[in-house]
Formats: sequence, C-alpha cells, structure tokens
Amino acid sequence: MKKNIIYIFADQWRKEAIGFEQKEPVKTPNMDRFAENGLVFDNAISTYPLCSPHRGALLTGKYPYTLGLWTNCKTGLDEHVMLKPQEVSIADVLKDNGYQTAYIGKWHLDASELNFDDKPESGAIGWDAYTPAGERRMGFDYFLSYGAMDKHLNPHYWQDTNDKIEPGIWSPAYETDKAVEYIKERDKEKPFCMFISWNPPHPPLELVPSRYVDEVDSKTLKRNVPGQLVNNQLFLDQCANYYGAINGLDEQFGKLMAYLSDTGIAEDTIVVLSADHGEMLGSHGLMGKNVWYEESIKIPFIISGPGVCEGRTDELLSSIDHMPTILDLLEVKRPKSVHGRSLKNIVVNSKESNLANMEDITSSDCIFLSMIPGMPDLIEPFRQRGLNNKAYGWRGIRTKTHTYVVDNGCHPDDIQRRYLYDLINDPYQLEPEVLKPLDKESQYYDVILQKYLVITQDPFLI
Ligand SMILES: [Ca+2]
Repeated sequence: MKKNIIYIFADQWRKEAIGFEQKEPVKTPNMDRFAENGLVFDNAISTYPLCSPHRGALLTGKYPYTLGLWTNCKTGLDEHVMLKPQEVSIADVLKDNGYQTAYIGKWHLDASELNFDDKPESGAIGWDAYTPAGERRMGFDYFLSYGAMDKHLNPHYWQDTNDKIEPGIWSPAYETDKAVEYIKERDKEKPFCMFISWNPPHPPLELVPSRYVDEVDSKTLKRNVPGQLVNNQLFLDQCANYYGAINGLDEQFGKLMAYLSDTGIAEDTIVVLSADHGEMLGSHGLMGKNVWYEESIKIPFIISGPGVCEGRTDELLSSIDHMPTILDLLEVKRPKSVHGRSLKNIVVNSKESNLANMEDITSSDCIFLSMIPGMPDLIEPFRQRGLNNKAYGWRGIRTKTHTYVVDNGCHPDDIQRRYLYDLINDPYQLEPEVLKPLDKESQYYDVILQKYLVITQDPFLI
C-alpha cells in the first residue's frame, strides 16, 4: 500500500519561532524531537506571504496570480477571489490514486459568502464561508472547516450541513482531536491524505489559553526590533501570547505524533510541519506579514517519515514546490498544471535527479516573491485614476544569499524603489543597498523578475 501523508500547518508562524532553533523564547519539545528525526528546510519561502495566495499554491503547485488568487478571498472587491473548482489539487490527484482525503481547520480558499448573500443561512460573516460538499472542496472528502474567522477560543466549523459546529475549545485542540478521530475511523484498506490547518499563532494574539503563556524578556527580542517597542510592555505581552500559542501547538503536535507512533501508523506515514507565512512581531517596527522581510516570508518546513533523511538543507523551497514534492515522495505522478518542482531527491538524500524535474519551468536557484495591494481602500485611488492596482505592490527574487525587491508601493503616487539585501552579511536586513534601474545589479535581477512576470502573466510595472 502507498504511504500516508499528514500535512500540518499553522497560520502566521515564522520559521525561527521553534525551540530547536534556539533563537526565540518558545518551548516545543515535541516538534524538536520530530525535527531531530527528520529533515529541516532552512530556506522554505512563502511565494506570496498571505493566506489565500499561499494556500492556493500549496494545494495546486501553481503560482497564486495564475490561480486568480492575487489577494485574500474577501469582500468588497469587484471580483470574487477564490480557488476555482477546475484547478487540480493535491487531493484530486491522490483521490484518483486510491487515497481517502481529509481537510480539517482553516480553509480560506472559497469566496466569502457575503459576496453573494447579505444573510447567508450558514451564519457566515466577514470573509468567512461555508463550503458545501462538492467541487469547491477541491477533492477533500472529509471536510471539517471554515473560511476565515479568528475566534481561536470559541471557533466554529461546518461539515456536512450549513449548521455551525461550535466545540467551545481552543481551535488547534479541537482540530487535532478530530484528526486523531479521523485516523481511527478511516478505511484501513486505503492510504490517506490529511491536511490539518491550525489558525494560531495568527492574531488576535491574546486569544490563547493562559497556561501556555510565559513572560517574555525583552533581551530575547530580535536585533531589528526598534527600541521604542523593546520597552513597551503591551508589545512584550503580545510577544508572550504569540510564543504561547506556539507552545500550545507543540502540545497538540505531540498528541498526534504519540498516537501515530503508538499505533504503528507512523511507519507508513510521511508527516510535514509547516506554515502559510510568517509574522514580523515588531521587526523593522512592523506587525503582520505581506512584506519581503525574512520574518514574513520564511516558514518552517520539516518533513519526517519512511525514506526521509535526517538533517538540514539550505535548498530553496517555494510554496509551489510542496505539492509536487509530496506527490513525488508518494510515487504519484503530478498533473501537468503544476509550476513547482519536486525536491524528492533532497528529501530522500539521493544524488539522482527526479524525473519530475525534467518538466520544470522554474529555476532551482531563486524564488519569486509577490504582493499586490488588495484592500478595497487601497484599490480605490488606482481605480479613480484608471490604473490597475495589480501592476503595483512589490515583486522580488529570493536566492540563498540575497533578496532583491522592486517596490511600486501601494498608492499611485508612490515612487518605484529597488532594494538588494545581503542575507549573509546583514541577516537582520538593516542595511539594504538602494539601487537605481540602470545599476548592474538591477539589470541582472530585473531580467530574472521579467521571466517570472511572463510565466505568471503578472501585469507588474517593472
Ligand atoms: Ca495566513
């Protein structure tokens, strides 16, 4: 029988906020043990560090812009941003290959219900959505989920009807319990593919069980957090809550891994632990994501299981590479629609190149980055002047050693800027080189950027 895959990811969890990295004040003994027995990617990068764009790329192996996921699924836009049912997802492919498929937790890939109905029967508000059984579930048969909602201590879900399920406990705890229940009750004659999508440590940061939260010493903050924040108690409390949520995720992760190992299921199961994007947490004076700094674009990606080697790799892994890599590991052919590449040879430590890579259209030595202004109030000034907001925002290239960014800004009056960050000599990204369009470095990177703009039919004005 084919191997199982369990893919667990958190929302807004930055790469270094995990115990074994010894860089931030979190306690994650279960994840540390997992990492010790698996492979840690040091350059896993979110191609578009925002929920829906990354999630679409994760499930289809395609660039977000080509999926129409140029911003989050939300309300207030002229179009209904969603992952279209005709796209081919990892669950579609695995189902065709005899897998049972399950998705538990935050989805945020369906159009917000308020786009169609002022008072949907599901009770969805804001950007949320109930996704009924059928093609919008993208091949996932068992589906216990919601669109977008951040009530971590009092979450809700929909399953087979539009009646809300409200378990009244911290969302990752409920989701992990349901994941274990699913595994127990599954058809044992078939392999399974399960995605678990935890929302914390996404804000509101204070919505975390207090037992996980420890005080944070300002000395542990990153060097690129400005002084006025370092001495701000409210900010330190928010940091404590952020790390507390991760401590809590570790407990959930431990629960699941213990079940897999006690039942022997671990022997036939590949497990991935990752996130959709990071969190600035005060670095460069910023909170949140959607910017090109390492804290925002770098995500955990740890993989373990039968055939997976142990150690660390500096190989670049983009959001579009997760799907083809997993399919290749499961010995399932990827669909032609995929843009990403398989990193199976890295994961199993084989010198042979992967057959799947013969079709690669993207390069292995850099990752394309993007962000488009997508909030209605940001789009309005572009519309008033007859400009296309999708040609703005920023695009970039991340190599193992540098990040290059062309920033058109989020307002029509913003002046285009180019930055080059040396990640080796300036890891905190405090001293970028500010470049002019005709500088040698700009010309070199602009050619690469142009190639990606063509592949993705991105209208960005370079
Ligand atoms: Ca997110």
